[in-house]
Amino acid sequence: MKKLTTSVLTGAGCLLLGTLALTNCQKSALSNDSAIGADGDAAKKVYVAPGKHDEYYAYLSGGFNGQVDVYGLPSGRLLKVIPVFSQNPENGYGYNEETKPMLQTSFGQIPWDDLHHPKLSRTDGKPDGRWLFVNGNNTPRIARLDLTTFETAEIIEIPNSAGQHCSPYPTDNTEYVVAGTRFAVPIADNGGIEDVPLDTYKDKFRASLSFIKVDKNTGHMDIDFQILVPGFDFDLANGGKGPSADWMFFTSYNTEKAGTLKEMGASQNDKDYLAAINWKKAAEYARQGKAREIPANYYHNMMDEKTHTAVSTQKKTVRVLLPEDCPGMMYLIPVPKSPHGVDVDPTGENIVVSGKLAAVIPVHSYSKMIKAIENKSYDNTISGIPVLKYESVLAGEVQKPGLGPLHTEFDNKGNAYTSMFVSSEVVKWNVKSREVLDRIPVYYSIGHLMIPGGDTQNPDGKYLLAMNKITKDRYLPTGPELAQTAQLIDISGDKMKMLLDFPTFGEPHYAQAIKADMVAKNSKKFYRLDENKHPHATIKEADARVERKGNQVHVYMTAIRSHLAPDNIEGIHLGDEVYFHVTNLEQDWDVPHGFAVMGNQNAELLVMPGQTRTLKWVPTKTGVTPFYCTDFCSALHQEMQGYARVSPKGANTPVKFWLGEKKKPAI
Ligand code: RUQ
Ligand code: CUA
Repeated sequence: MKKLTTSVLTGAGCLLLGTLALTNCQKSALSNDSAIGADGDAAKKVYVAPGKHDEYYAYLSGGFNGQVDVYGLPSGRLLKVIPVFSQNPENGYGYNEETKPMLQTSFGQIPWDDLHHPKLSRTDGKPDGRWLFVNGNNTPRIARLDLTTFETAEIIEIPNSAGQHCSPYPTDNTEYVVAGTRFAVPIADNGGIEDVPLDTYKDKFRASLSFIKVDKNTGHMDIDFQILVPGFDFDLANGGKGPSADWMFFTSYNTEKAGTLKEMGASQNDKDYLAAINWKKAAEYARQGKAREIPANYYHNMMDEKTHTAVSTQKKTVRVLLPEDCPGMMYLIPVPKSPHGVDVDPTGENIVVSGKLAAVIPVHSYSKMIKAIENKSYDNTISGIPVLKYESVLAGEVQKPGLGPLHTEFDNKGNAYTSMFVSSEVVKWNVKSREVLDRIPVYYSIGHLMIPGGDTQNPDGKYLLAMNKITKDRYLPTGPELAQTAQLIDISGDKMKMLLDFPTFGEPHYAQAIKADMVAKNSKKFYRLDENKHPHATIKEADARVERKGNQVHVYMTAIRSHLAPDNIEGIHLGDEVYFHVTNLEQDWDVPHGFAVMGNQNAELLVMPGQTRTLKWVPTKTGVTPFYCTDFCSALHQEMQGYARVSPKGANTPVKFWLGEKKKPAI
C-alpha cells in the first residue's frame, strides 16, 4: 500500500508540472522492493496439471511484432503464435508463394505491421468463437483469423486512412467491424492522400471512419462505406449493446487540430469529443444513394480454402458519406480532454470514457443521449455535426479513481474495472453507484485489461488479465530488451487477488478470451487430400516429378514419413527459378513436414497434412545443394533429405529426378 501511495503522489506531481511524459514519471517512481504479491492459494488457482487443458483460450495482440499469440488461461501456457501482418520464418507465412499475397497492399508487399486490437466475432452480443478480427495500425489493414485453423484467412486494406488505431471494433452481431484514422490526413475530394503543405493541417486534413461489412456465413469482409469527418485524431471505439446496439462510439483527441507539437497543442481545450454514430442509419443513407462513390486504391487478400492459396484483388472505388448530408447519423459528446478508451457496459446503457489526463472517469448515459438528441440539446455544430451538452448526456463521474485511466471492462455483477497507467493499478468500481470498491497494484504501467467476455453482453466474472507496458524487475534480466508482461488477477471475490505473471511477445495492446470448449471442438486436425485443389498439388507419390518451363523449374514433390519424392534432382541451371511445390501426403493430426534448401534466400516451408506449399529458390552457386525436412516427424526424420544439382548457365545437364533406387531415374 505504501508503494502505491508514493507512486500516486509522484504521478500527480508530474501532472501538476504539466509534463505529459507519463512513462518517465512512472519509471522514476519505480523503486521496486515489492515482489508482489500472490499467496500460496494463487498457485493452486492457476495450476493446470500435466496433460490437462486450460479453461480459456486467450488471444493476445503481439503489438509491434504483427502477430497474435494464443495462450491458455489460467496457466499462461503459450499455445501458438499466429502470424498476421508479419512474415514468419518459422512456418513460412509471407515467405511461401501461397501466403505472399496476404501481405499485398497499395504500397506493395509489406512484411510487417503494428497489431493492436484483437476482437472476437459475436452473435447476439456474445462471443461465438468463429473468428478473430485484428487491426494493423501502421499500414491501415484489418485481418480476420479463422478459429478452426488458427490462421489468417483474410486481410483488407483501408484507404483514405492512416494510423488505423480505433479498430476493429464489432457491432453486437458482427454486422460490421469499424476502422478509424488516428492520423488525420489530407483526403482528396476524389480519394487518396494529397501532397499539400503541412501547415494546411487545420483546413485540409480530415479523418475517415470505415464500416466494414462482415458476411454472417463466411466472415468475408467488404468496405461498405466510409464517413468523412473533421480532422481530429480518432483513438478508440466500442459498439453499443442491447438497447444501444445500433450505435458505435469513437473517442477523439486533438480536436484543437494542432498541427505541430501535439503533446502541448492537443491538450489546450478542456474537452475533446466522443463521436456517436448510428451505423444502422448510416447504412441506410448509403443504401439510399447518399453515399458518393470515389476512386480508391486498396487490396483485399483472401485465403482460398480449397487451393490453400491466397488471392489478392485490387479495389478501385469506395463509397463515402458526409455527416452534413445525413442528419441524425452522427453526434459529438464532450468528454474530458485527451480521452483514450471508450467502453460500453453489458447493459448497453453506460458509456465509460477514460481520459488519460482526467481526474475523474465520466460515465455517459445512452438513454440521456437519446433524450438530448430528441430535445435538440445542443448549441453548436462542427461540420454539420451537432455537439450535445456534456451535462445533458452525463450519468455521473467516478471520483478519485486513480491516475491515467485508459481502458475499462466489466464483470457479471455490475462492476467495472479500469486500468490506470500512471498509478499502475486496476481499480474496481460499481457501474450504478460509480463508487470505487477496490484497487490492486500491477507491475507496471498497465495499458489494456481484459475480462473474458468483459466487452460483451455476457462477461465472465472469474479472471482479469492486465497487460503492462513496463516489465523492469519482474523477470530475470535479458539485456536492454525485456519481455512485456501480463498479469492474471482473480476477480471472483470482493477483493481482487493477484494470481500469476507471465511474459508476452511484442507489446500486448489488448486481448480477447473465450471458454475453450467454444473453440476447441471446431479445431481442424488436418486438410483432406481429396479436397486439395491446389493447382500444383501432387496427390500420389507416383506423380512426383520435375518440369521445366523456360527458366522456371517446377518440382512437384510429396512428403510422407520418412522421405521426400523426388529426393534427387538434376538439370537445374544458374539463372533458373526453382519452385518446390511440396504436398504433405499424411492424413493424420500433428504430422507436419518441413522443407528447407541450403543457401536459399528465403525461409522454410512448414506443410500441414494434406496441404501444398511452394518454396521459391533462385540458386546463386553451382554445385550440389542438399535439402531436408525440418520438422522431427519420425524416427527416420534425419533420413528425410535429398540433393539438387545446380549446373552452370548454358550447361547441357538434362532434367532428371529420382523416386527411389528400385525405380530407374526418371527423365
Ligand atoms: S491502445 S494502452 Cu493501442 Cu488499445 Cu490503449
Ligand atoms: Cu518429415 Cu521430418
